[in-house]
Amino acid sequence: MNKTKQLFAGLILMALALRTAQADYTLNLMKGVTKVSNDIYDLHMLILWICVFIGIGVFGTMFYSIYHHRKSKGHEAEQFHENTTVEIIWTIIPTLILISMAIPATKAMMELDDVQDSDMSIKVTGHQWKWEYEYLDNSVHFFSSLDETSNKARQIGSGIDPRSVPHYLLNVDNPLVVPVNKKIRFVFTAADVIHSWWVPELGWKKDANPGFINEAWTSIDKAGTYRGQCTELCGKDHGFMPIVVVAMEQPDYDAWVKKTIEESKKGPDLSDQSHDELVSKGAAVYAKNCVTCHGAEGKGIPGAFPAITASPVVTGDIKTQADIVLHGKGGMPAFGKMLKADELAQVITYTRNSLGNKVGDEIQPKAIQDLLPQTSGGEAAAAPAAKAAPDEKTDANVVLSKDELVTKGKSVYASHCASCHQAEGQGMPPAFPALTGSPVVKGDIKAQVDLMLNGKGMMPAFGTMLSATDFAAVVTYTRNALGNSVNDAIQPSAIQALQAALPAAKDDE
Ligand code: HEC
Ligand code: HEC
Ligand SMILES: [Cu+2]
Repeated sequence: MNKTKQLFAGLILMALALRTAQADYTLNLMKGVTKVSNDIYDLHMLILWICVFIGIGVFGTMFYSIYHHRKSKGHEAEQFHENTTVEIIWTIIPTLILISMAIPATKAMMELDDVQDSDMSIKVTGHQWKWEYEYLDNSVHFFSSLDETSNKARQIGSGIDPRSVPHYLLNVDNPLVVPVNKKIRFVFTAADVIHSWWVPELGWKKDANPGFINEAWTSIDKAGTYRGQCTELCGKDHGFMPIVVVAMEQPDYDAWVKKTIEESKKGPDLSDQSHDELVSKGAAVYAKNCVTCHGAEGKGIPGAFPAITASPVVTGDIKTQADIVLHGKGGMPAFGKMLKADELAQVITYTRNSLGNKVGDEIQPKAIQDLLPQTSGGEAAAAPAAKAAPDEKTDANVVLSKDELVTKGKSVYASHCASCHQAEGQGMPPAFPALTGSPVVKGDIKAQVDLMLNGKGMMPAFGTMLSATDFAAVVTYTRNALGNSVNDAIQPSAIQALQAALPAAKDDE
């Protein structure tokens, strides 16, 4: 009997040692800062302890029997076959154990997937190699890439000790800022290859696939900074696209939104700059946005990324170069919507007059602005928050032809609708319906206008976001372009009347 006691004492010691190890060396999962992440942790602990309990039971019985009923003591094996009672017991007990694990596991899974009744939505797009965040409720929109200090330190032969860099490779220039205790719905997609968005403290990770939408949600309990990474091997700089989430109390968050919108409204500085100013400022833009692929010296990586030095494009016609930089080509990202007109002018001028090139010409921000899609002053104007200017509203009495409306609607569509319904109107089913062939667009124009004025589900209410003219234009555009040919139109004056009837315009949200 003494021996048995020793055996059990040993097992208990082992379990205690496991607990201590967990505390000292954080072998376990982290608890995270959301209800879901805590539920996942609790589920994990429950299952772990069930496994430990079963393990002790099975191995305990086994070792006890081997030791006490050993042959040297004179024991002989029983010789029975097929015992129905035993078989029923060893079927029922594991079944009950499995059910007791399946119930809490299913609950946690359902909670994880329940994106309903969210307070706000953020669209996350993975790019090689940065993240793009669009706040669907308030028009905040920005890119988030590896912070400059980490980026410098990571270059081969930088001479900077990574251990001296705070949050090396886990820091970004523009973190994702969110309010605490709000249900935030995320929709994920990618612009090039598959990426995956992971912040351990939130308890989940989600793939961002080109052409697809994945959903997830979070509600963060504690203000703080939470760091994560892309977790899908997405090419050369996969290890250099971290994620930083800053959770703030609601008033701080509101202040941040206000400040961010104000800054983006300022738009690019379109004043002319001297040749030298363009070149010197361009160096910084190049270092931040182009070095990853084209190299610090402009040598590129032969076979994958062309050299800038002596490139026929860079030494050739400036318009052709601007076209490639603004709109992208193959593996070259379109910087038109990532950088402001002044930054684009600077970096283009820089590449032509540095990195071993001496073309001697320059391009001014104004010229770049003209090449960008209308109304879109970089990120600034893509912001639906640029609300209907009052003076524009008075224009609502002008009667426009269908063609005029369609032409105007095209740019409104590009800046306000394409991010969800896509440039060609193909949408991203099932989250964002296609407008091409949509029954709503082909149906009664009143119903379409109503849906767009008031929104529906994830579709924002555009009633107060667009001027009557822009609104009429984009409605007419969707019905007569993007593969639709309903052949009708609605006039700004009609929209204005409907807008006037809307409940008092919601303020700055
Ligand atoms: C993600 C990698 C990547 C980044 C970042 C990048 N490029 Fe490129 N770039 C490419 C690739 C790939 C091509 C070749 C495109 C093709 O011809 O198919 C290219 C081509 C070019 C060309 C044409 C060169 C030639 O000889 O064909 C220019 C000019 C250029 N890039 C400028 C820039 C500038 C300026 C930046 C920063 C604002 C930048 N690139 C950032 C990948 C990149
Ligand atoms: C934030 C993403 C988003 C933006 C931006 C957006 N939409 Fe939508 N839109 C949606 C979603 C989601 C639906 C589906 C709503 C539902 O039925 O629940 C939708 C539905 C529609 C429909 C009905 C289509 C159908 O077949 O059900 C039309 C028409 C439409 N949107 C037009 C527009 C126009 C025009 C714009 C730009 C002024 C725009 N949308 C901007 C997300 C968006
Ligand atoms: Cu990635």
